Amino acid sequence: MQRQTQPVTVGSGSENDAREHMKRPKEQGMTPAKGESSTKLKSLIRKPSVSHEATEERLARGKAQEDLTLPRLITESASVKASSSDHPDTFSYNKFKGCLLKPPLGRDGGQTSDPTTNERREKVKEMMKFAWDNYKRYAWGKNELRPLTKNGHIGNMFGGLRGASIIDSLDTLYIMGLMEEYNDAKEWVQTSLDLNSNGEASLFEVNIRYVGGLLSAYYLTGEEFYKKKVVELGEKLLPAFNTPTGIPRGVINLGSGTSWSWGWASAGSSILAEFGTLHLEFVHLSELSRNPIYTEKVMNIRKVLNKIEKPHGLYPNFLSPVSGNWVQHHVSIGGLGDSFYEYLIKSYLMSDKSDDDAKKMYYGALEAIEANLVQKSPGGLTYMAEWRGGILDHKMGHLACFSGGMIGIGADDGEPEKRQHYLDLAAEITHTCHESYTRSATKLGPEAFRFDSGGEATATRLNDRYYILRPEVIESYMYMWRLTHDPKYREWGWEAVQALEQHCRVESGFSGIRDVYTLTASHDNMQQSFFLSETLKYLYLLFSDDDLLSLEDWVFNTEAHPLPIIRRSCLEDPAPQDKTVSE
Ligand code: DMJ
Repeated sequence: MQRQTQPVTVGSGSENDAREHMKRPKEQGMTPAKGESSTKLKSLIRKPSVSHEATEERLARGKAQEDLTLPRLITESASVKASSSDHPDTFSYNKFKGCLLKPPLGRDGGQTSDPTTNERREKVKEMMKFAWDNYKRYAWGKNELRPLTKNGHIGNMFGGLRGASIIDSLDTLYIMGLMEEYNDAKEWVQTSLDLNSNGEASLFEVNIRYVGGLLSAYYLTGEEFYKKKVVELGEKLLPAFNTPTGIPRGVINLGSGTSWSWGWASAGSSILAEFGTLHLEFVHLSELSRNPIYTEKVMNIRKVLNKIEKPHGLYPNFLSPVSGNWVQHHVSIGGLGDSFYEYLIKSYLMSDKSDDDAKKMYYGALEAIEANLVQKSPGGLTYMAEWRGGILDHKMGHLACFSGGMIGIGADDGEPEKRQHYLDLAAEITHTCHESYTRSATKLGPEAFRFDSGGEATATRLNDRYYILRPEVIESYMYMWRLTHDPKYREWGWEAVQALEQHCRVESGFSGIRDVYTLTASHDNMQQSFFLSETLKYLYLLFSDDDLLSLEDWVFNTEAHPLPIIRRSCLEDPAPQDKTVSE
């Protein structure tokens, strides 16, 4: 990432400090796209339930279908999948109409039979409660907590939307059984989440945090107001797609619908990881709103990407939304590229392995990445380098460490040899990312580590030494644990818990640190909302049984918000009348 032109913490294009760099169109000398008028969507109202228990019971018994004119909410576990003898050859999301799923959460809330694992899980729950209580006390309704100065941070990444930490926490609180806290969060969404903001927002960030968070809250609880809110918000994002190619711009004014590209992105380009990280949420928006427009928008992105020539089969990070051509040849599995790849394989998985296009694109991209980016260091560590027009930069960002988990869940069960190959690659990358943690004094990993100048898996540049409570390494531990049950992943997760407690926990919350290589802590005074949504959720799942948010039933969006897999049976029978309901 070029520091002089874009913020250091840019993850998938725009997070964190990026918000401070958002520029208005006239400052960029760009003509904003006129927002298309928003579509009035039919709201589908069902009686809201009042408590977690009541909702669970109602859902478990299939009583959610009180009004048969409304979409059906079906509780179906992987083990009671309806048989699918004649699923369609050509995959089409539009056929999903009329079939919503609410898979089970897991028995006993995912508690394991191992006392040590349970203690560890309780510890993570305590960390969540501590982070949440301090947010509530000092920053309620703001986007994030500033734990040192004990106040809230708003920033301008979410276009005037507030409560990012609340939206990002809903599902984590819910699965941890922190019901008092969850109910406070829920009440805030009902009474205070104001979507009528007029600010400039990152399309990507609003989508992964707000749309993703509200969708998950809806699917987990069945509370109807989440659905209304998320559909209302989804409508406000549509004008960003009003470009000559249909590739959305990165920034949108949620009030006027005008949109423009990031000031730091080359020549008015859109960012691969931003426009490529909408698919999962938009398919569910179509599902909930009964409006195919969301799915059409993201399918069109695919079409554009499929048409365009790819250098060595690789997808560069910058694309012009006007011409549909690549603007630069920088390729990265870390920031600016990362979650595009993640959403390809997860689109396939979320479609109950029906979306063959997504699978093809994912494997095509992964093969090109393996051929061009994957490297082995002299010390035997496998890593993903970055590619700049054919020249390798031997650097791996913390963000790129999600790829261990991604390659793991993408290891196809069709061909045993291929599967083993990808599982091995996933394990090697996760091992390298763990090394980036163990080689620091704090046992937390730097923002980026390098494999040059004699160093391996360590940050050799001063400005790469910070850690902002990011989840990616722990995310890969969680997936690798689920896939292999190798106890080392739980041990590595526990090492991270201890390091977080020792170096990031302060009197009033958790904070990032400026240098993972020194024990004299310098805190950055920010409790990122993704710490609540991702880091702590993945840790909690790591110390839970596999049936808590089973990977057979759910996919996690890139902010760790679980979305249900849409079963093939939904394609075959758009309005099933007599599905067996079972938890
Ligand atoms: C999160 O917002 C998401 O995981 C995103 O895809 C990348 N960056 C952050 C966490 O580091």
